[in-house]
Amino acid sequence: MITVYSDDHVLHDGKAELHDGKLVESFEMPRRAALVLARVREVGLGPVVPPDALGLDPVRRVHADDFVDFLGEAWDAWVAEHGEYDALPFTWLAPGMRRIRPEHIDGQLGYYAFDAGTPITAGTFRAATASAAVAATGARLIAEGERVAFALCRPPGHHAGRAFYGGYCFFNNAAVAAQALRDRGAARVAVLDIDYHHGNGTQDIFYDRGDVLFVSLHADPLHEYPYFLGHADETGMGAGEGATANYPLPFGTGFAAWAEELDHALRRVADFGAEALVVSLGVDTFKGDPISRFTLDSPDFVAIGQKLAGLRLPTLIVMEGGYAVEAIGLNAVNVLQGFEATL
Ligand code: Q9C
Ligand code: ZN
Repeated sequence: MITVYSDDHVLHDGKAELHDGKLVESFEMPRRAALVLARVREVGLGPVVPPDALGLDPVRRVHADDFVDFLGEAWDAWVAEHGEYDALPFTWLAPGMRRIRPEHIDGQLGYYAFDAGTPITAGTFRAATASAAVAATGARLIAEGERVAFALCRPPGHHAGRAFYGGYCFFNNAAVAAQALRDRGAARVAVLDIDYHHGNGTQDIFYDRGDVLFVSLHADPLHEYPYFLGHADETGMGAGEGATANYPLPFGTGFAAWAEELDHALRRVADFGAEALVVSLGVDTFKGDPISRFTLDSPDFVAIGQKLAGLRLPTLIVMEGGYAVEAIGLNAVNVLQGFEATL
């Protein structure tokens, strides 16, 4: 299996996020991708290749221009106002307020962000652009005939919507890949999101489209971040009616119950008639994850890879979350090895 990877992810290195009322060290850190890459090499998974030089073209296919431009300018505007410390918003729109884009950077951060856990740093824009290029390059490999590929994306992407960022995500790598597959000729593409958190950004991007199916297994938003999307009655709208499916699950969900829901989700993907599959792979479903409350164990991830391969679709696996850093390489690459063993 080919892995697409860029060193540019290290340019995004947030210091802190708001957690339990305190500013704590960011859970999403460069070491995550480094350890996944080390494990890819350790098991001899296959070649590791750099992304194509794509710039912002694949990003602009799924994100609003003003949002992309904002992320490109935010750090300089922030430094001019406040100095060289990570940019975080402190106020947001509530219902009844007006969605008029502020001119001050502090207002703009609240206009485009939906949480206080996603710092913008000096290299965030370059890292996020490279991460999207990693996904788009993975999509190219699949379109050109690879049966499966791994996009080792960092920062992650599934919380980023058409015109918002948050949840450690800036550009939506899985959405970029799904759109790239559409643009390269796949009539129908499915995105299966198995990160612990609901992929609210991916759902936002494809909610009114019938050509991209979005299916997600995640902790119930009544109890877990991102709280305001991911309920079972969200099924799409307009041309996208019936092309979104959410499987919210309770705290404490273990592999047996989780895998049963995965089987439902896989059936949805099969019934949709997708020509290609993008998997948003978060391994924050792991029992040792510091911010999550499912109880999957490391060998379970091998079984997940086997189940994914059972769809017999050209598949791009895109890295999302996973914060038990010491186990992230083992858990993520277990999925890839499970998949490959089933080919
Ligand atoms: N107090 C991904 O897994 N913060 N993002 C959690 C911590 C947000 C996770 C709250 C978690 C976002 C890609
Ligand atoms: Zn997650």
